[in-house]
Amino acid sequence: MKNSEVADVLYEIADMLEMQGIQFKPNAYRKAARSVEESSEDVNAVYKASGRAALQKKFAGVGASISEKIGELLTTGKLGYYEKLKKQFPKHISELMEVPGLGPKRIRLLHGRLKISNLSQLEDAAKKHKISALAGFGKTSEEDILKGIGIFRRGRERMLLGYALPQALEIEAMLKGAADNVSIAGSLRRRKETIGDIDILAASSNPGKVMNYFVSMPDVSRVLAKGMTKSSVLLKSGLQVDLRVVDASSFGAALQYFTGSKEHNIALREIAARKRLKLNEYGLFRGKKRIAGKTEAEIYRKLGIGYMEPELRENRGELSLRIPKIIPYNSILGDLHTHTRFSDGADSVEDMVSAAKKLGYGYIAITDHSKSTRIAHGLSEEKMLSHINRIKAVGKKIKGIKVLAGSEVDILPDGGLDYPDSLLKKMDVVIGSVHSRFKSSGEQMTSRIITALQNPHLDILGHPTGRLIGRREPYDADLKKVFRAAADNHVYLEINSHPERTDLNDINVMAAKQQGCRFVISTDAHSTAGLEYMQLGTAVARRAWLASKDVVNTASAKQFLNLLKK
Ligand code: DGT
Ligand code: CA
Ligand code: CA
Ligand code: ZN
Repeated sequence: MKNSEVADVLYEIADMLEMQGIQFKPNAYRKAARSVEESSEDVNAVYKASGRAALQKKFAGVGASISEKIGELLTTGKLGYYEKLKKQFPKHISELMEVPGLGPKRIRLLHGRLKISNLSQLEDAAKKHKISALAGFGKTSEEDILKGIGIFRRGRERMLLGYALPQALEIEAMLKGAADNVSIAGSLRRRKETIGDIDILAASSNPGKVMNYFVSMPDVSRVLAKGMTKSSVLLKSGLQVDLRVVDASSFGAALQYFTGSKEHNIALREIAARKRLKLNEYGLFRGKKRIAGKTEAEIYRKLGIGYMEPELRENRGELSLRIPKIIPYNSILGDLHTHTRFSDGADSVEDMVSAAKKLGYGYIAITDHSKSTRIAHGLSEEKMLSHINRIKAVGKKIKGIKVLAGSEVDILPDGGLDYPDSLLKKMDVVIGSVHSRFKSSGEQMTSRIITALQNPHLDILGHPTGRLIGRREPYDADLKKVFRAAADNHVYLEINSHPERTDLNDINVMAAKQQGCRFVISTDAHSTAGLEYMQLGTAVARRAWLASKDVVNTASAKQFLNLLKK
C-alpha cells in the first residue's frame, strides 16, 4: 500500500468520527494522515523493516493506537475498525464530504434532520429550499451547497495533472519493457491542468504482447476493452488509460495525432491541404506516397513549421505566430515559496534547505505565514523576528545554497500587509497573499490587492487568483487592473506549482505578460516532498509561451537579489 492510500483511510476515519459528533479523535487521525501523506518515507517499507514502534517514530502524530491500525492495514490490506465504522453510515454519505463547503458537522445535521445521505438527495433538498429552513443554514448556505455540487461534479469528471502525471509516467516506464517505443500522448502530454483520461502510444511489431502486459499491470482494476490496436483499462485511482499500439513507421504521425489538441490538429491538416498534402494518424502523404511518419519533427518540418512543443498545441495562434523559445524544464534555480513546521509545514528549516540543495537549487526562500493566518499557525512579530535569525543561521551552516529569509504575508482586507515595515525591511523576500474574505465584491478585492501591490516592500504576489481547481472559484477581481498595477510597481506574479492551485493559470499568465508583468515559479511546498512540484508550474509557463527571461527565478541568486531592488 502506498502512503496516499493509507492516508485516505485515516482521513475517512476522521470524517466518520466527526460525523458521529466525537471530539478530538478526528483531529488526531487527520494529523496522522497528513504526516503519512506528506512524508518522503515509505510507510510500508518502514513498517515491514522495523514494525509499529518505527511508525510512531518516523511519522509525527502516529501514536500507539493509530500505529496498530496502520499495521493491520499494511499486513492484511484491511482494517476491521474502519470497516465497522463504515457499516454505521449509509453507503454514499462519503460523497457528501467531497462537496466544497460541506464538512462532517453539517453533514451530520443534514442527515439527522432531513435524512440526506447522498448527493442527489442533497441537491433535491436544496432545490426545494428545505435546507434554508433549517436552523443554522440560511439562504446563502443553501445557494453555496448548490454551487458546491456543481463544482464537485465538474471536478470529478477530470483529474488534476499533478496527480495523473506520476501514474502515467509509471505506466510509461513499465511499458518500455514490453514495447519498442512508448510515449504519453493526449492532454497529459500537453500538460493541461486537468486530464480526462490518460492516452499512451506504443510502437511494437508484437502488439499482442504489449496488450497482454498492459491489461495485467498491478494498478488495473478493470479491463474495459482489449484489442490488437487499442485497449482501455480503469486504474484503481479511477483514471481511465487508453493504449494504442502502432507500427514504428507511423509512430510519429500517430503521436502527433493522439497528442492533439483536436483543434490544433484540425488547423494543421488545413495547412497540409493548402500544400496539397494529406495528414492523418498514419503519416503525411503526397498522393499515395508517405513523405513523413516516423517522427513528429519530420512531419512539422515537411509542413514548413518548426518543431512544436506539445504544451503549445492548443490552436491559440501557435501555427501562425512567432513564438519565442519557451522556458525549458529544470530552468528554475531557486524556490521562493516554502513553509516549515514553524507555521503549517511538516519539516524543519534544515530539512527544507538540504532537500532544495539536493534538487540542485542555488537558492531557496523560507516563507512561513504571517500572524493573521491563524489556521496556518502564522508567526507573531516576535516569533518571525527570531525565525529570520534561525533561517540565517541555517544559511551559514549549510554551504552550497543561498538561504533567503522571507514570509508569505497576509494581504489584509484593507490592502495593508500583516507585518509592520520595520519587520518587512529585514526580509530578503516578501510574498503577499490573500487568505481571507474570499467573497468580497470584485471592486473591494481589486482595490485591496492593488493597495498591497503599491507597498514598496512587496516583491511577489502569491497565488494571485486564490482558486483551488475543482474546489474553489477564483476570487472576484479585475485581473487586468491587478496585472497592470503589478507591472507598474515591479511586483512579480507567482505561478504557484501546487497541484490543486497552479495559480496563475496559462490563460492568465498570457494576459499578464501582455500587461508587461514578469513572473516567479514556486512550489508553495509544505514539506520536502512538496518541493518536487516545480515542473507543474513550469508547465503552466510553457503553455503560456513564456521564455526564460520572463521568469525571474531562472536567474542566479546574485542576479535575482538585484532584481528585487526597486
Ligand atoms: P482529455 O482526455 O479530455 O483531457 O483530452 P485529450 O486531448 O487527451 O482528448 P482525448 O483523450 O479524447 O483524445 C486524445 C487525442 O486524440 C486528442 O487530443 C486528439 C486526438 N483526437 C481524438 N478524437 C479526435 C477527433 O475526433 N478528431 C481529431 N482530429 N483528433 C482527435
Ligand atoms: Ca486524454
Ligand atoms: Ca483518450
Ligand atoms: Zn498561501
